[in-house]
Amino acid sequence: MRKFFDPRQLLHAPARELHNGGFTDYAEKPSRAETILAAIGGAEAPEDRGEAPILAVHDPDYIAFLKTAAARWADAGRSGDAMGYVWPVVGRRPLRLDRIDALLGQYSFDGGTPLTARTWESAYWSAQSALAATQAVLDGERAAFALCRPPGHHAGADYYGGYCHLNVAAIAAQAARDAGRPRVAILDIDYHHGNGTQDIFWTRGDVFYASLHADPATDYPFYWGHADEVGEGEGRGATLNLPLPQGTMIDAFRAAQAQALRAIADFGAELLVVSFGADTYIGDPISAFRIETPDYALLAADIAAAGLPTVIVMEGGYAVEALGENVASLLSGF
Ligand code: OKP
Ligand code: ZN
Repeated sequence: MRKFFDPRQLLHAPARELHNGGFTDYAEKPSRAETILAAIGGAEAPEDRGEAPILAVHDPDYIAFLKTAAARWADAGRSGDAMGYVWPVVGRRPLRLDRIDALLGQYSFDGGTPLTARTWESAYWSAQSALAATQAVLDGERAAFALCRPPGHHAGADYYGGYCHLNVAAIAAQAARDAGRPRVAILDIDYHHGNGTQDIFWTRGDVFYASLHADPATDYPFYWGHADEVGEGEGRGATLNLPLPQGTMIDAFRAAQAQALRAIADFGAELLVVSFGADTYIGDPISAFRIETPDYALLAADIAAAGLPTVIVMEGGYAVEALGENVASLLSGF
């Protein structure tokens, strides 16, 4: 299987994150990518396909903000990583403010995702890796893997959060649409609900979004991913949320994935994007499912049996000591 990664994806390295009321080391660290690379035997560097495929998903004002946020933070006299601490509640006056602190709140939805001077560069190349894997599949590869880091599924058209800035799965799916594939599906098997992906395709009937995740009644991101969220307008029925309880093991997870794959087949998808998070792993430090290393090969075999050209993009997974093996297991099963 072809695999893609650019070393510039390592540059984004925030020092700390707000976690359970205090600051801890940033869980989405560069060594995640290094351990995956070592376990899968390296990856090809993606070509540079420019900003157009990113702007096909994200708002231009948001992209301009991402590029300049760290500099504006420094200009305001701040040291360290840029982090928001005020958020505009929906329904309040739609003020367009210039102050960096206000903008950080406008363009984000959580306080756990600091921006650094290198964030844009890493996120840009993470998106390019996803685009390279998509192109490989459009050109006839059965499947390709993008070692995306930073991840993407929490990022919306105009917001970041959950360690995510550019929605790499959405960028891949949109690129496939723009290359003429009429119906594309995204299967999200990260531990967390992909609220950004859901939001981006919420009113669209051409991109199906199915997600297995920890019940948002107990887990981040709380405000999205409940079973009654099914899309709206043309997108009604093109979103499928399958929340699962903490403690979920492979049999229940695999059954839920089979349900998602049946829905994707019924939808008539011609190409599949998998948002793969290894944070469903039993040893993950921030998650509570009980999937084990060999289980990932089973999940991949079931996905492969669906018979669709498949782009696999990396999302979460924070047990760094097991992450490489878990990704290698998934790829071997495919
Ligand atoms: C990103 B991905 C709670 C901190 C929550 C956000 C988790 C983001 C996960 N104390 N941090 O879906 O793997
Ligand atoms: Zn996750």
